[in-house]
Amino acid sequence: MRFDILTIFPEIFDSYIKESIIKRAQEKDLIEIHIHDIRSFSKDKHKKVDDIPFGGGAGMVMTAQPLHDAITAIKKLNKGPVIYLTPQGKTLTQTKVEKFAKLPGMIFLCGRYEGIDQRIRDTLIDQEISIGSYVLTGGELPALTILDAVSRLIPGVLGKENSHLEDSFSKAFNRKKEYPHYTRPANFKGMEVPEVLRSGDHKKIDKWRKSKLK
Ligand code: 4GS
Repeated sequence: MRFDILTIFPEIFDSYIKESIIKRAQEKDLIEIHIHDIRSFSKDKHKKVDDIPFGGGAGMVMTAQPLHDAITAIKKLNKGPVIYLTPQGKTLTQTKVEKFAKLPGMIFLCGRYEGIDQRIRDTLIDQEISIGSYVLTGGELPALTILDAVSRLIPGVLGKENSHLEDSFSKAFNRKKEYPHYTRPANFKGMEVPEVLRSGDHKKIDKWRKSKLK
């Protein structure tokens, strides 16, 4: 899967994608991540990417030209949908993540300020997605959130121990239900791990875990 991310803050992505599972997924060529600085597409002499809103009002709006040039260039390299992150979009769910994971690629447009010129939304955006009903300062965290949730469903991305989470068979379980987890020590500040988990009786353990699913 190829991810292309358009942002005016490319450095935001560096630490997250250079660590852990996402890093290994790139090394194994299971995912490819390309971060693009929208500013580098600006034809303005000061590389401006925003301007005041027509009709007045607070805040700035991201201008059409750099967004248009960036998106049209990247569309040639990535055949996936162009996704704009906004609280007005359809809310992200695990079902959506599972559908995204089957795509050849995804292009994320991260907005800042009050948002982007409506003409870009009308002509170049395929889908609008929200990670939840609250307002962030930019679309970068939503883009990383989706990248992370989608990547872990691509076969081979999770380690052997977690590979069972990739198949759709475990979907319903995978989606929301979790049982309580404990690791050593068996006694932490007087709090004991439930005896059943240390019994070695796997039938009893399964039954206990099912009874605790939340
Ligand atoms: C979200 C969200 C968001 C909205 C971007 C205000 C800057 C900001 N994007 N899910 N302008 N929630 N975007 O809050 O996706």
